[in-house]
Amino acid sequence: MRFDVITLFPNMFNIIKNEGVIARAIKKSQLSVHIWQLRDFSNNKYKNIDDKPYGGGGGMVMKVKPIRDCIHKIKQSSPKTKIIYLSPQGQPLKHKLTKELSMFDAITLLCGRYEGVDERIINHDIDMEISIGDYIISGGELAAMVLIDTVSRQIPNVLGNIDSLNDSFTNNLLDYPNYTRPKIIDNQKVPEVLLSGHQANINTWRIEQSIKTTKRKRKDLLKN
Ligand code: 4HQ
Repeated sequence: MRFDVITLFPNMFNIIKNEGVIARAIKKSQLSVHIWQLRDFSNNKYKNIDDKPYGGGGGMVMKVKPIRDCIHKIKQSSPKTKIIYLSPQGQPLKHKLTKELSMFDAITLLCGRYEGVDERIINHDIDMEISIGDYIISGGELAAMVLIDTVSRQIPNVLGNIDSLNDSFTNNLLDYPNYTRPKIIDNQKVPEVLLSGHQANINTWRIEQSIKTTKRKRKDLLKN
């Protein structure tokens, strides 16, 4: 799978390119991440890519032309790429959507700064608008990295351990509790069933715990 990212802060993406599951997938050529500096597509000598909003008000708005030119350039090497804009106005990013996105061969992520992009970009250049949650972050970059991470996990073989694909949410439930050695610490014991060696009982216990935890902490998830 190929990701292209349009950003004013290319260095922020060193985090995912250099460390962890995503970095490993890039090295194994299961994944490629291409970063584009939007300023390189500015049409003036000051490298401006933003301007004052019509109608007044604070902040700046990202201009149409540099973004459009950058998308045009990306489509020369990735013609079928889906263009996604990260914003609080977007469709909420949920497990189900991450699975759907992992089916695409190529995704381009547009990261907004300031007050965001000119609405004509959203109306004419974007295939999807996605939100990572109901709060405001300072730019689309962290949202793009969250999306790249969670979508990449859904690509077969990107995760070393296939069990991790069975993490919570695959069945709309939260995770069951985990324990490791020692058996007792400060008088706190590991639940007996986990030491029993009886795998069927362990599986049943884990499902019960998942349901219990979900009811207690996230009742809203059970409605789905
Ligand atoms: N922003 N989910 C405003 C977000 C956001 C979110 C990104 C802040 C875009 C212009 N993005 N900029 N929540 O808060 O994706």
